[in-house]
Amino acid sequence: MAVGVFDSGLGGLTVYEALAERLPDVPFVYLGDNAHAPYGVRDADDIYRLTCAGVERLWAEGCDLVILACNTASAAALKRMQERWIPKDKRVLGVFVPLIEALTERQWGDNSPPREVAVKHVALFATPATVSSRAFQRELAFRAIGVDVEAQPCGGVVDAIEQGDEILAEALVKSHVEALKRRMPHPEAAILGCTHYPLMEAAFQEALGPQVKVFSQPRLVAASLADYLDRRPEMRGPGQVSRFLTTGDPSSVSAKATQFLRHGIRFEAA
Ligand code: DGN
Repeated sequence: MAVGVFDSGLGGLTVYEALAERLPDVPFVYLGDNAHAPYGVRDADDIYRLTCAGVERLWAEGCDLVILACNTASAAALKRMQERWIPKDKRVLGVFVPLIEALTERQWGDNSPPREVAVKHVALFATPATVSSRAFQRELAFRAIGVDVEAQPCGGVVDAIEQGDEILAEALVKSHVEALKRRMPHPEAAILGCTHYPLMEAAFQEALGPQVKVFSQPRLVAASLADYLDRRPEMRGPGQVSRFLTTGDPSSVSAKATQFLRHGIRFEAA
């Protein structure tokens, strides 16, 4: 069985890369909804509808387990999908829980009472849709974790990265960090809650200062999936090559993918 990886576009390749590195014997099917990207400025109903369509497409590829690599989709659609849409024989996992586990040093499925967390003031950087969903705060509250979260919608950063305009992306990161620091002057930790932001991790770290611990998703999601699959060996398939599907134009999407991955990949039409 292959594991499905869904994203609104190409940003999820940052997550895919960490997954493939950590789990070289697991085949993945990546689906980028490039025809409808970006999701970050869409409303929640729209994101829900598009995410369900993407997940169904991956189920049709035989991926009974799908990771929503996209923060915006995880934030706006996952809870609603899990409540009333996902059949019992399928699993859809998001990208927030691994971050919360890292923040609180708890493991998936650990039902022990919440421990004291080392950090009390957390800065969250994400797309406008993720920030307005308040999904991250909801997950913390659900686990009774008392952390003060200040969220900054980072308008423009995804577009600047996609256009390859590193100078603009760096300037935007700096101004978003400054805006957040006016509301929370001394965060102890920062979460980069968007698939694209690991590419700007150095800029976030520099603007935040060395005393702030920056949590970047890809490695944490990969570690969490490895742990999950260890406890479900039946979900590990024989080693095969991964495949890459897009709802957009395969040749232009393949060309653009080099911005996100060190090696070239070829997308097929979904
Ligand atoms: N993949 C999206 C996310 O992680 O929030 C970023 C791109 C987008 O659709 N705005």
